[in-house]
Amino acid sequence: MVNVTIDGKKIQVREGTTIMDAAARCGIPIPSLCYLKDINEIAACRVCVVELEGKERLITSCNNVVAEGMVLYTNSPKVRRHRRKIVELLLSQHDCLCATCQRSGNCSLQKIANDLNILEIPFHHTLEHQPWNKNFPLLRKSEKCIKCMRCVQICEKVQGLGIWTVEGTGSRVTINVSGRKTIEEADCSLCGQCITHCPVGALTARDDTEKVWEAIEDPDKIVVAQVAPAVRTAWGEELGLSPEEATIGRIMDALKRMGVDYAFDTVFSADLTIMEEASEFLERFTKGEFKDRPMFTSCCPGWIRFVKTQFPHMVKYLSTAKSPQQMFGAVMKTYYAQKLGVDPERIFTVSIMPCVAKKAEREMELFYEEYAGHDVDAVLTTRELVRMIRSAHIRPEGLNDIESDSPMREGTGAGVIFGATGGVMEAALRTAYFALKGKNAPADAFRAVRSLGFNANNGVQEAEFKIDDLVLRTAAVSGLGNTRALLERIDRGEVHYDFVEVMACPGGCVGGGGQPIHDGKELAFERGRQLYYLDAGARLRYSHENPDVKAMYEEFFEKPNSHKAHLLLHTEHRK
Ligand code: HC1
Ligand code: SF4
Repeated sequence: MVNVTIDGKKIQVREGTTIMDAAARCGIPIPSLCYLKDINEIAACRVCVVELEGKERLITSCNNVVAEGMVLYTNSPKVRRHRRKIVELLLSQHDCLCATCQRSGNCSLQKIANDLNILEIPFHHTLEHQPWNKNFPLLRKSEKCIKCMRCVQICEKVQGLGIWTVEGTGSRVTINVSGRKTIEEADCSLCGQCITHCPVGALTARDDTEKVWEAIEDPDKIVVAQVAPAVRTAWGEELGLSPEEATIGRIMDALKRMGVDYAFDTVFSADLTIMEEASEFLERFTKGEFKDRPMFTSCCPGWIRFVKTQFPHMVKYLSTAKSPQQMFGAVMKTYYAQKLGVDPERIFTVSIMPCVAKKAEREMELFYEEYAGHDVDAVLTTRELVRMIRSAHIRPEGLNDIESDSPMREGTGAGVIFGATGGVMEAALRTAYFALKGKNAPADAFRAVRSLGFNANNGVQEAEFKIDDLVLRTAAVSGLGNTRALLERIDRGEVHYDFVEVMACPGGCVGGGGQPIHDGKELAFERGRQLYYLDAGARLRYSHENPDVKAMYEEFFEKPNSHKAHLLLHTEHRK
């Protein structure tokens, strides 16, 4: 142990503890803009400086460890003057257009500038301008970038892609797409992790809310919305609602109040996906179609983009099932359009997703009879949903819990857990077991696929299940760096699975790139627990017991993997 004094408080901490962590132990927060535990500990911003008694120079607290007898001051006049100058210099290279910034009110630079009472910037303003395609789902405003390196590090270290790089030297240091590529040319998965880890508004997702407001305003359009499983875990965070208050029913009410004509829960089509994917899996598995190669889930577009560029030879092992988002869009424009007795062209489908990659996934075309268009017309992130609620001046606490519309109302606990890593696999196994045995296993029989935490087992949760003489080997992985390592092991023949679930974002969609941002906090697993809690209390917990899904098969698709189901609910993934 080491004895140190911080702002007059004596404390004993373990050797190797950083000054920042030691201060936090005695309840003294040290501000920082670039620090991310275990990911970015490089003191790039220098905001976290502290004074060490007896030393002339200030030292950074995030990457210096305590030593015996240190006497430290985290907020001395010298520290304050220095910190203020650093922030003023950062502001001189930042556009400071807070009123029109997506991150206003949730920006670490804005907060620290306010905390330090900076009311003027004494330095000459110099802004960097890099051109950017504003139609791309991921936007970068170089005028706001503070070169903290978080995007570079998260993409490299956690997602294993290295889309971003540092260019230039001295005052011309900048962040850019690596390999001198444009972002469209780069192999970006669109997971959006760089967005949720950016402390300012330099990285954002394209805003599509105006497109949705226009559709709502258009009297010829029938606006039909769906809300993804993971959105219910997080939308209330920015609106001051507790997890108990932030229900899916209140989102339904908010959508209706904004003028959406019909609103549904994507959990319904998650159940539909399971019907298709589980029967596809059983067919492949019992036929032994791909010896020694698993079937991979296909509902995460971040993963699909990743496998296509990084492991193109694996693309053929993807399930052909479309994601729940796309399936719902397809049935809204066919089955539901028929129910309403309207032309599918009049239906405008919008999905609320925790995801940025879904904005690109929607570009997938829908082919059916003479109608060809898109399953989904607009994708909004959870953050955009919150912005719409705010701009409609809806008081969140005044929202009521209302049911989604029918006849695609029901959703099971199996569909709810799609939003957490391992959830798709668990849901599929519940239904595959029923298909094999003609009876249900206990709903929690496959809980071994649930992750024990992002760093547990390198993010890979393996499990093996014996059903009569069949042995089913499964793995669920989240985070693309973990995925790369797993695919390499599969390629080398070191591990063998029959079924693998991949989610690009750490922890699954609950940790998606479109979710509310809490600087420096990772909330994916906490939100995931909420989904498992909802599943445990659900009236129905098996996708094959969803009465509305069953009715849809009877009336429309006939059975899973039928010809019609193939036309509308499946797709061919090409390299
Ligand atoms: Fe997901 Fe999915 S779970 S991919 O994370 O399969 O985005 O929530 O909607 O489509 O259901 C996202 C979440 C979501 C789909 C479902
Ligand atoms: Fe989108 Fe979910 Fe995949 Fe992340 S894990 S890219 S949020 S679908």
